[in-house]
Amino acid sequence: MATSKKAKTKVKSKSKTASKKVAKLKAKKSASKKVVANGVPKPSTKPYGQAGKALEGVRILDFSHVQAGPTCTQLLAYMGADVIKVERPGVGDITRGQLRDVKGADSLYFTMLNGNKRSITIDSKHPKGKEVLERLIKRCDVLVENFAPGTLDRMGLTWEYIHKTNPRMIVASVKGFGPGPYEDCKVYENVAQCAGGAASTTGFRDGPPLVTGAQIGDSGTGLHLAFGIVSALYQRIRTGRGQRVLCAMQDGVLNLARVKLRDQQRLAHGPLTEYSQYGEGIPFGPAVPRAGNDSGGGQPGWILKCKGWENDPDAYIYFITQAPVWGAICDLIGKPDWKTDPDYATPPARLPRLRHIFNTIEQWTMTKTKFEVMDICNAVDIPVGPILSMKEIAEEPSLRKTGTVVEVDHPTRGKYLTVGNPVKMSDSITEVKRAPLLGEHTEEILAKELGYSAAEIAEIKSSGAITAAEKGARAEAA
Ligand code: CAO
Repeated sequence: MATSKKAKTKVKSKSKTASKKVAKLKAKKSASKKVVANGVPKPSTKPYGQAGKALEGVRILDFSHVQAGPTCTQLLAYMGADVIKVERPGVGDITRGQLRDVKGADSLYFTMLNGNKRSITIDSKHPKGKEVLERLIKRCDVLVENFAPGTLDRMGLTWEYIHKTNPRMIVASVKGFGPGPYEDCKVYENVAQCAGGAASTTGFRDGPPLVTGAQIGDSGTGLHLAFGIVSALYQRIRTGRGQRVLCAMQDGVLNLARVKLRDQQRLAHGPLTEYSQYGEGIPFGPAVPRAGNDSGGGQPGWILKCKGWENDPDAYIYFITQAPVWGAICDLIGKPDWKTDPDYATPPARLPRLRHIFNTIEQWTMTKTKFEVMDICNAVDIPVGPILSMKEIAEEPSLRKTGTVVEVDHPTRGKYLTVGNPVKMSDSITEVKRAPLLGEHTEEILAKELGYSAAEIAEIKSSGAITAAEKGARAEAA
C-alpha cells in the first residue's frame, strides 16, 4: 500500500512525539524509582544478600605488605571491593616465604591475610611498570600502602602526582608513628605495642612489660585504616575528591589501650581501687601499673584454675564477680553467709579481700572443667569465659558455622583454615576465597581492566616490568 510523503511525515512526527512522551514518562518513572529523600535510593526489592556486596564497585590498588595493610585490604575485599594487590615480580609480599610450613607453597602468614584479592606483579621502578601503574591509578578508587616512610615517594608515587592523575583517589597509609620525632622510623607489631602504651600496662606487677599475642599494632591499625577508607569513600560522594588517610600504629594501639590512659588520669585523684594491688596494700607509683589479670572494668575478675590444670596449660576460666550476681556466686561456692557478712556483702567491702575471694572461688572451679564452670555459671547469669586454646578454636563447630573460621582450598598448599569476616552483615554476605598466587591475575588485569592488547602485553612482558623471569632472560640476551 502506497502512502503519500505528507502522510508519512505526519506518521513519523506523530510517532516521534509519542516516543518522546514515553521517554519522558520513563525518565520520570525511573527517577522516582531511584531516588527518595537524602539522595538515598528506594529500598531494593531483591532478597537480602542478593543486592550486591557493601563495597561492590570499589577498586583498591593494594601496595600493602606484611600484616597491617593486608589486614585492612582483606577486610575491604570481604566487603566486596575489588582488591588488586601489586607485588614485586619474582618476589612478592615478603610474607609469602616467611614461616613456611609447606615446602614451596605460600605461607599461612600470607594466605590468611590476602584472601579475596587479585595479584598483579609490577616493578614499580621500571618505566613500563610506571606506565601500567598510571593506568591503574586512573582506574582505582583507593591506594593502600604500608611501606616504610618515604618509600612510596621514592617510587615517584607522591600524593601530588596521584592526586593530579586521579583527583578522586584516596591514598591510605599505615606508618609506625605520626608526624613527630619518630616519623621516619620503621615499625613492627611489638614496637607499636610498646610505643602505644599497651606493653607497659600488660603483665604482672613483679615482672617485665609484656606484649600480647593479639596483633593490636598490625591488625588493629589495619582495622582503623579500613574505617578511615570507608569514611573517605563516603565523604567523596559529597566532595567528589579523594584525600589522604593516615593511621599511625602508635595511635592505633593507644586507641585500643585508652582505658589505661583513663586510669593514668584517675591516679591523680587516688589509688585505683579495682586493681588488686590496692587490696594488697601496695602503693601506686606515678604511672599506671601492670594489672596482671585484673578485670579492665569496674567488675573485679581473675583467671582461675579448673579441673586438669596440672597437665593442661589452658584449663583455666576467667571469672567475674559481677555485683548483681554476688548472691548466686556465694551460693555456688558454698559461702551463703558472705551474702550478708559486712566484710563481703558490698563491692567496696570486697575490694581489699579480692585475692582471698578469688582463692576461695578457685577451690570450687578446680573441681570442675572450664566448660562445666561455663555451663553452671551461665545458667545463673555469672559472667565467665573459658581460656580457649587455638586448637579448641580451630575445632569449634559454632565458629565454622558462622563463617568466622573458614576452610579454603589452595592449589599449592591444599586446605587451610583462615579467619573469615568478623563483621556479619545481613545484606552483604562474605564468601571467603583463597589468596592469589604471585602474579596470578597479571594478564587478566592488564587485558580486562586496563585494556592492553595482546601485542602490548607481550611488549610489557619482554620489557621486564612484570616478570622477573623475563627480566633474567632479557639480561641473558643482552
Ligand atoms: N616494585 C619495585 N620495588 C618495590 C615494590 C615493587 N612492586 N614493592 C616494594 N618495593 C621496594 C620498595 O620500593 C623499597 O625499596 P627502597 O627502600 O629501595 O625504596 C623496598 O621494596 C622495601 O620496602 P619497605 O621499605 O616498606 O620494606 P622494609 O622491608 O624495608 O620494611 C617495614 C618493612 C614493615 C618495617 C616497613 O615497611 C614499615 O615500617 N612500614 C610502615 C609500618 C608498618 O606497616 N609496619 C607493620 C609491618 S607488619 O604489618
